[in-house]
Amino acid sequence: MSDKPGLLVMALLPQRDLDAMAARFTLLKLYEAPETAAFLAEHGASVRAVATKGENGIDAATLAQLPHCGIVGCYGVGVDAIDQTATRARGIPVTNTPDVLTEEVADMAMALLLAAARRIPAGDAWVRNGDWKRASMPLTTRVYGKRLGIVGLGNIGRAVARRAEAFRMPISYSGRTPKADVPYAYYPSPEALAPHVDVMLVCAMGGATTRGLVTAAAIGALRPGAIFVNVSRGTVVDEAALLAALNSGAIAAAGLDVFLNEPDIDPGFLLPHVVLQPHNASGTIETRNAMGDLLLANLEAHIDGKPLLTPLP
Ligand code: 8YV
Repeated sequence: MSDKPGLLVMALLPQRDLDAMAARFTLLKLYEAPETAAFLAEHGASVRAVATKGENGIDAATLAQLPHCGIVGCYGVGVDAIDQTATRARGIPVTNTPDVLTEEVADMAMALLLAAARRIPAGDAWVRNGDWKRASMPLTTRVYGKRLGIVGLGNIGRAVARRAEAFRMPISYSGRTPKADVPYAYYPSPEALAPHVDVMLVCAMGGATTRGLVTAAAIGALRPGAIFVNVSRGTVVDEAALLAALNSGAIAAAGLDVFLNEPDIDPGFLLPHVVLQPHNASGTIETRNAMGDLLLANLEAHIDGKPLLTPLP
């Protein structure tokens, strides 16, 4: 029997990170267990720490089976899938991986905008399938200089704005409060923001406070030809309304990295004018390595009785 502390791993993480964790912990891989309840009944009492992902989190029922759990570490910045009522009730700290993924997610936001507006996947197919030899591709839509509306001007929203400035895009944003340190126009809600923009780009954090924030009314207030991008969480957007707007032509295109019910998303989104990504905005080797290192550093700090690096407040 190993004397390393037990680490419950909720979801598959990169092998490099699992290997690094295995040097300090006995890995208890819940995602490989044929039967969750039986696995937790057998191993729950030996769990000292949990490693999970932004998408997977951990619920109250699972946490209740871990009487000696002292930390929940999240591989990701968004902790909306972690039941923080349950962690707080037991005084269990939660750590995440802020900052290290900001620029990557902002890159993906711009990539999705460019791909949707300039129909890059369609152009790629045009070359591959030989259409290019027969006809010119249908014209696309300009991004440079278009008015950008950012829903949620946190770290990622600001990183998007920095990129958009280079595209000479007039920038406005919505959020709970105006930010004193930016020159961008503020609107109190996505509904108020929508009529003033050509692109709505959602960067708000997920969770209860932003559920359904981008309402049917907000989507309905977008101008014809508008482009919609989401790198936040599917829960932030009224997906049915978004889909209806895409199908009716009320808006021109979308670039989506996140959805409800990932990975079993609404197949209605598989439209030619929607560019899809598998929740992969932070998915570069560089950033995922940094996320894995930070997750492990937090878990080790806990075990070693040192201050956590990136605890949630
Ligand atoms: C995922 C994310 O955690 O950071 C977040 O909130 O959504 C992502 O970075 C990532 O896909 C790892 O699973």
